Amino acid sequence: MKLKCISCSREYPIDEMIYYCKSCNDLLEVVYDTSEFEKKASSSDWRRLPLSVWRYHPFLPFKDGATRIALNEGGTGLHKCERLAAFLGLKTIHIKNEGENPTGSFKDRGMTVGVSKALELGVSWVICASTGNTSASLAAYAARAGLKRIVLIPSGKVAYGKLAQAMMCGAQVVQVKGNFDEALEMVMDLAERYKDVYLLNSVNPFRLEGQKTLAFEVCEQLGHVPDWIVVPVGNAGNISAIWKGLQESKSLGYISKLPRMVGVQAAGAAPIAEAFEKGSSEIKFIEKPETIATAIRIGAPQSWKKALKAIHESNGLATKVTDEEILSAQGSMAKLEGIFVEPASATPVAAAKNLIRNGTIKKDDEVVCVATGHGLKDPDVITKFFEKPIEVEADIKALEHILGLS
Ligand code: AN7
Repeated sequence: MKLKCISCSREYPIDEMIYYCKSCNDLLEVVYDTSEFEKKASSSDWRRLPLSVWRYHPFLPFKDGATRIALNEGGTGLHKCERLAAFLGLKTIHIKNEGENPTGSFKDRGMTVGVSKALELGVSWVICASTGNTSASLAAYAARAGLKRIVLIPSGKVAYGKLAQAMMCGAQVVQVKGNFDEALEMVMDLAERYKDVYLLNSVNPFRLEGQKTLAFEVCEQLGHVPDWIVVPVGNAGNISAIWKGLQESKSLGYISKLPRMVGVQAAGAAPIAEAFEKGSSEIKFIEKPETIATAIRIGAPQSWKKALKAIHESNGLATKVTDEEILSAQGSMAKLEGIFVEPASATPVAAAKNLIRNGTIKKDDEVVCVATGHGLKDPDVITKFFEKPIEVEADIKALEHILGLS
């Protein structure tokens, strides 16, 4: 097990505190030998453990007996949605509801691994820049680990539920007068300068190791591999992590085929979708990203190269959806299935709708949409864009009248 640069393949020891390659400055990933996995898997009872991130411990970068900082992450529902499928014109669709994680988003999968790693490395501080969910998750897991915690967020652009979580869990919350991309630059600088500070954005390869477990889970829950996995894309870590998990599953012989990956961005923050549409292998960052889906209001996605690779290797695609399409999909998921997600997490259903209409996704295709975060995270968007409740006098006649009963 070691760290390896995704561009020049230079290798580093697994316990080196490093985020970028010293030769070419590109991102790193954790690589294993399949034989290493097989040895760890065969000497453990992992298949008897409940569905969760740590069920997959033989495939995570820890030695046996390492301390785990956990709050019961992973093992989220894969919900078959018949009413939504009929509405979209599909035979079946499944929603992987990551809002069921302890802090309400998929970030917990990565953070349980990342914060456990921080403890192993012996740092005092953990830090991230965030559009909200990463900060909420980092604050919770760092509290659980007893580590000091700092989060930088774009001023005024983080949904209130997320900000409340980070504050309550004792993070020092710093609002930056700039966007997420600028806040990320700042924490990367800080992590360079202070060796006692561990950076837990998704440039940290251990975060993605936790997040790859979603792929293992979906295939186990479904009993086979879906045709499509549709994922919201912001900084592009999650789609890269899911693809890594799928490839590892396949190399272990747990699955025999791979799904096609769809990365979905909001129209005002879609550098990866735009690169894909142009057939370009380079991306052009967006200076002023804008969307109501504040979680993915990101113009300079760090893991863009990993994400484009996942999309191309899987014969998938990247696409974008408008804010109107996002709100409409968010409403459909809640009203038809009772699955209340935040705007960013509705982008896969919005994209699936378009891809079914233009014939890319066929009626009989099996589709899994990853709903990355809970709807309670962002109550403002509901009061702002959805219908308000009616009010009546405290009188039965008035109630009957309003309900159309008299
Ligand atoms: C609900 O919290 O970047 O493509 O700082 O909160 O892996 O970045 C959040 C991202 C999708 C995009 N859905 O995932 C942060 C942050 C939700 C999110 C994404 C985010 P990546």
